Amino acid sequence: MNDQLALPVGITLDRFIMRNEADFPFATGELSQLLRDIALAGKIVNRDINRGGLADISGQFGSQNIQGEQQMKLDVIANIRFIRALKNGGEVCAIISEEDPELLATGNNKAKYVVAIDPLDGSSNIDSNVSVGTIFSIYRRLTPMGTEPNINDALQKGRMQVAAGYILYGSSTMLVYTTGRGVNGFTYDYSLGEFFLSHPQVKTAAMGDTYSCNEGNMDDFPASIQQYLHKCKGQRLTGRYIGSLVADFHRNLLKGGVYLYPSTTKNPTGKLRLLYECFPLAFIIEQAGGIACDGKGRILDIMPSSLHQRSPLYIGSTKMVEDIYSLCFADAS
Ligand code: P6P
Repeated sequence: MNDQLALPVGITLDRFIMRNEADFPFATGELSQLLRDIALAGKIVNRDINRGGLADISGQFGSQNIQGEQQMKLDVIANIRFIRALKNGGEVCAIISEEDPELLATGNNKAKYVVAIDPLDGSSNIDSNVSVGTIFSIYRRLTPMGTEPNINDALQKGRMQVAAGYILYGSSTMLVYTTGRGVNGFTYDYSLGEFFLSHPQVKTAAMGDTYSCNEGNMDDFPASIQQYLHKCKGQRLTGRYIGSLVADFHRNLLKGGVYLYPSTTKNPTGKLRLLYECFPLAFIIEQAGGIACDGKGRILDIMPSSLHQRSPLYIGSTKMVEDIYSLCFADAS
C-alpha cells in the first residue's frame, strides 16, 4: 500500500484526516472520528498535565493498578478522560486500559473498533516535570457488530492493528500516528486548540548513535544484551535514558537509535505491556522503516494470550535491532 501523500506542513489534523479518508476506498468515517476523539482527549489531558502542580492533581492517588504500580492522580484522571471520550464518541465497542484489570465494554455494541490504551505512560516521572505520553492501538472487532464484545476482540496479533499512535506531552505536545500508510506527526498549538502537521512522512534512520536502556539492571540482563551494551560502549555510542518510554521512543524515531527493555529477575517476561505499549510502537516504527523484536521474533507477529501480557522490547533503527536479534539468536542456539 502506498504511503500517504505528503500533505503540506501546517495543515490541521482534522483536514489531514479528511484528505486521507478519501484515499481509503471503503472508508465510512468511523476511524476518522475515532482519531478525532483521541485527539480531543489528548488536548484535555494536556491541559490537566500543564496545570498539575496548581490544581492539586499531582502526586500519588493512593492505590495500585493491576500491574502493582502506584497510580498517580494524573493516571486516574487521564484514564477517565480517554474512556469518556471513547465512550461518548460512539466508535468503540471495547477498551483495554493499563489502569483497568478487565476489558471495558462501552455499550456501543454497533461500533466496529476496539482500543488498547496506556493513558499516561511514564507517569512516575510527572512530579519532576519529565515528558510523559499516551499510547494507543486500534483494532477492528472480531465479534459480530451488534453483539457484546469479548476478550477475543482484544487478543489479536500486533499485525492486525488498523491504527496506532502516541501523544507526547513534552516541551511541545505532539500526536504521532499511523493507519498503515506511513507515520505523521502533529504539533499542538494550545493558543488555537489545534494539532498541525509538523512532521510529515516520518522515516527513522537504519543506524543511530544512541541506545536507551536502564543500565542499573545491567547485571540482570541476558548475556546477549550485556554483550550488545558492551559493544555500544566500545563504539562510543551515546547512552540516553529518560525513563519515559514515549519520550525515549520519539527521540530515537526522529534521530535514529534503539530502546531496550530486556527481561530481568524482577520482570522475567519483560516490563512493558504488549497490547498498549509494544504493539502500537512496533506498528509505528515498522511504518517508519525500523524494527521491533522481543529477542526471539518480531513483536507484531506475537499472538497475545492475556490483556496485560508483558514482553521484552528492542525497538528502533533496523541495523541496531538486527544486531541485538543476532546476538540473542546466537545465545539461544
Ligand atoms: P524502569 C514507565 O513506567 C515505563 O513503563 C516506561 O515508560 C519506561 O521506559 C520504563 O517503564 C521505565 O522502567 O524500570 O527503567 O524505571
